[in-house]
Amino acid sequence: MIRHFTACDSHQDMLGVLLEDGVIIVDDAVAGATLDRLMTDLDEDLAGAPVGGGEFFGGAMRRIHSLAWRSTAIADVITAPVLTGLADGVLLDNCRNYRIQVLGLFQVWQGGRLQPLHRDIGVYEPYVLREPGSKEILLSWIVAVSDFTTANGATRIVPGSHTWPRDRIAREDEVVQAEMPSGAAVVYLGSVLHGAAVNTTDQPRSAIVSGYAVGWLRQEESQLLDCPPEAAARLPLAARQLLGYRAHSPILGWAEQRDPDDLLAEREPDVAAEGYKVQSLQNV
Ligand SMILES: O=C(O)CCC(=O)C(=O)O
Repeated sequence: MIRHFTACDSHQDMLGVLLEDGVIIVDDAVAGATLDRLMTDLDEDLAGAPVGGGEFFGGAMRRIHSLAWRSTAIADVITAPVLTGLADGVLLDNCRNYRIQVLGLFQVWQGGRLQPLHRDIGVYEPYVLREPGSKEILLSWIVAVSDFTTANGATRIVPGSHTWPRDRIAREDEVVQAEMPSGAAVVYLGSVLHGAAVNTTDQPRSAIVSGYAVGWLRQEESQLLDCPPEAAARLPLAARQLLGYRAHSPILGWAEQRDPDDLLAEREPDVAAEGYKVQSLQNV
């Protein structure tokens, strides 16, 4: 079972269950109007993307990435207070700031296969081997754009699997599907087993698949290429910092001896117009 919350529920309660079960659902994480704006902006590119995705993606997945380059509406998703609040609670004792790990629009279409259950931290193996009980490096989330149902391919999740030894295989009776309404988010630790399910309906299941990684770790997807400076300049400060236009601690990831966001502010007039203070790290 996955416990459901609303964004108004106690932050401490949500965080407690997230750390214990490894997963929660927040039923009202993102406003419907934001998702409508996003889907209008993505519509054409999404329609042109192939349905497929190979073995790992189950063979009936249509995906597009570079969402922040394609639509400014994504800013309201990645900075949703309930998502960043949970990330603060899970990640900030292991970093000074965190960044978007991966950011894609995933549609599951009829006729595919189950995606293998996997852990998002798997992309760092064998170099980072997180053992049960060690500090978290990733907090993943999937925002439902369409309703998520068992029939249309709601993500399969294994609550509690963050406490398992890495090689333990999930039994089918330990897997649950993240049924949730449009606008909800399933939020799970990077060490929780999960995977896309099969859609048996004739309508696609759409979702924003993303998450945050501690700021000292390489992002799975190169967000600075997915959303280059001229596109990042259109976004609010908090969103572009989450994409990676920000140094960590304080010089990791700098550019021109500066915090990347300061440099962006100087080079892109729109950002400078926001009045964001340019500070040099030269003397740090
Ligand atoms: O779309 C989903 O339900 C899950 C996708 C996923 O976990 C992945 O592709 O890594």
